[in-house]
Amino acid sequence: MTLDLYGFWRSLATFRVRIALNLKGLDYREHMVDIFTGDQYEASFRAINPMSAVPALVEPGHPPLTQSMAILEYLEEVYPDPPLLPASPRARAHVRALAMIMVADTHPLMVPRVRNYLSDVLGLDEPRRMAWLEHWSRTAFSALEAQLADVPGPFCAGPSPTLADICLATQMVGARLSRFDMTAFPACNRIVDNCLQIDAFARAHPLRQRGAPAAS
Ligand SMILES: N[C@@H](CCC(=O)N[C@@H](CS)C(=O)NCC(=O)O)C(=O)O
Repeated sequence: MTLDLYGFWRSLATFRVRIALNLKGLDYREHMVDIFTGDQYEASFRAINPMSAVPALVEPGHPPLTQSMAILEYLEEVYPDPPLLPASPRARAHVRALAMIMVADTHPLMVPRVRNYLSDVLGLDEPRRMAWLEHWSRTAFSALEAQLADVPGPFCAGPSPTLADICLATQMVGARLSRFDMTAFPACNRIVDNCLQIDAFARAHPLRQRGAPAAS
């Protein structure tokens, strides 16, 4: 069975789903929805996700799944091998908490609809818009760094990558692509570099997708 993933090369939320699909060895094809030019607002895509955002994952014969974390949790339940959550409830809550710093507290402040609102409605110029993005990025990475500084690694919660690593790595790659100075977060950088050694992470990297500057 081939899954249909609606995404975009630069989308960090889609990057999360690509990593999980790769880790679990699932077959998928990606349909690019250009969220820079407004394809997400086309009626044909709104029928797939009325929120006008990627990713959406479609299994033949079923309605689309949306929201990257809901998709990751679904994949984890249906395809549990390899596991992306630890065994104990307390450890699972910890992994989910780390993930949500990126997914709930940070990423939504940076998506195109928010960036566009900052410039088009609130009139922020490009330096101030970038200052907004970098401020919220640094706030989140500071919180993660404090929690990851002493972990033995190589990943956030032990010897294999979890949902926390997926969410950390994708947000860090986004920060690096935006050329934010991330040197104050050595533990985060170390874990992300360990993740990017894994083929499932490396193949999912934005710059390796169709339409990306380095890939076109
Ligand atoms: N919370 C959602 C966020 C989805 C989202 O906002 N995706 C971005 C790309 S990473 C998007 O499609 N944005 C379109 C827009 O902002 O207009 C998720 O995790 O799936």
